[in-house]
Amino acid sequence: MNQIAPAHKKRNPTSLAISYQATVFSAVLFAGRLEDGLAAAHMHGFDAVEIGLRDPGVVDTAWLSRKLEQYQLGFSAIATGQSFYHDGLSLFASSPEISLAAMDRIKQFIIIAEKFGAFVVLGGIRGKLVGEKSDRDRQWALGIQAIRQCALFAQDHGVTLLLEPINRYETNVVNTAEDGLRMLAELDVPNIKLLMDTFHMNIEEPSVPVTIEKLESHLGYIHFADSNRHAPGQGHIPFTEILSALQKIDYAGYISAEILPLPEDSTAASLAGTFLAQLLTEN
Ligand code: LER
Ligand code: MN
Repeated sequence: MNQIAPAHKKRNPTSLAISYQATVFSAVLFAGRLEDGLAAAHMHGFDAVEIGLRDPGVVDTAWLSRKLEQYQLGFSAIATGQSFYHDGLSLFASSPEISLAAMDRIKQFIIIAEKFGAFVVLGGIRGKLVGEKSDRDRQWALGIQAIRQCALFAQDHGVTLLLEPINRYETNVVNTAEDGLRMLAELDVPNIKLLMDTFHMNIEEPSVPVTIEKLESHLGYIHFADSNRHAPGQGHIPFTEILSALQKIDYAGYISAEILPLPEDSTAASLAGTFLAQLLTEN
């Protein structure tokens, strides 16, 4: 009797978050040691890398293309928060000049992203609303306008942007999935999706898996970090239930490990790679 082959379940591509330059942003591996990061991502079975960029001028895209090919890695996304943490550039700023400068920086990242088929993340670079209600309203309008312009520019370059809700201790502009969906509705542009980060969700959401199920096609990308921001598997976030929620909404996108370099970079990469490989083969 002929055996019917089981339906092939395609596993999500995995990614490891690293950084081109050294940075004060701590949840990233091999910061300023890019080639070590690429080698580790390859060695520990990742399909791609997410790269934190700060100064677009220092990015050698020809070298990067060669190295990605050498290590057989895709380039999943450009993380952009360093422009806020180091250079004070933010989309939701009290001065229009700063918002404009943040927008210009993002446009340069979009041009790089186009070359590699990468997403561009709008996370920390949103910044924070400050001052009285009337000031905040003005900053909000400025930020929305800036994101809309970035999205239009990205659309011309075939790039999708990712809006990442971030916990309340880091920003007051979009903390939860619900805030994110509300901002997507206000923006009303086709090429922005949500990036959910399990570390932030564990702080802000009543249930990580239930929230994921509600996002359906609005979910464009996910960061996996455990409750302590160590590699997934080193804390108490229920990743098996989260994967099952992702499968329920037919999420076929990246699962990207964005984690602290603890106990140090190589071990963190190894722990994350091993955990993800096991999770994705067993479920
Ligand atoms: C970046 O992906 C992130 O998760 C934030 O903590 C950055 O502020
Ligand atoms: Mn994140």
